[in-house]
Amino acid sequence: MSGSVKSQGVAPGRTLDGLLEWGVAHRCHRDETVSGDRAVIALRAGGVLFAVLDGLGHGPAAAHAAAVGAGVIDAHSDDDLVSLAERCDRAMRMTRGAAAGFALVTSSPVTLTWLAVGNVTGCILRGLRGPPSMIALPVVRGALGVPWLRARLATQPLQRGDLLAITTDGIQPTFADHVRAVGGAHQLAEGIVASHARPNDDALAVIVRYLGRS
Ligand SMILES: [Mn+2]
Repeated sequence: MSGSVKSQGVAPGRTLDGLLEWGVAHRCHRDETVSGDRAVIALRAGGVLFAVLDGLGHGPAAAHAAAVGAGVIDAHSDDDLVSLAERCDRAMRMTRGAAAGFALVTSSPVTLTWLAVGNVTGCILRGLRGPPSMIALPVVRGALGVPWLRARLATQPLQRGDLLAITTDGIQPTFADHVRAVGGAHQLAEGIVASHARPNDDALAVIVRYLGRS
């Protein structure tokens, strides 16, 4: 059986003056005790950075690649996303590399800036109280730490109630059809991992909800 759902030492919370609520859940590959999937959440001037790394493959070497990337993100979280991805790419050359998604949410107006490389998925789930719509965020092929195409930035204004979901490829992409806006972001992340994680890969989900101003 797969391991239990747990966060990776990243406490879920509210941030950006209470405008955002977020949660993280992950589960290891059924044969591993360490995860190659990793989330980094960093407060920065005027915004919050949510990063997801999926070290290629699984096990200790994958976890090492993700840890190297996480260290770079921690140390340089104020960089623009292209610079940050390039720093991670250079630092991970001596590792097996990682897929990565970077989501920066800034205020005035609340906007998402997104950059992703490899087998990670980012989407905005909107209108979950009525007919939901999904906005898929762009991802370029490749991985950080191995030759990769220059990633493109995407920007997307957020609407009150929007959910941003960032998932690794250990989460079946059909999860988006089943998400409903019931419960907190951390509960939603745990529910996605519990119901949609593949047993033969590490799996991780970050959920960010834009609460809006009351
Ligand atoms: Mn994976």
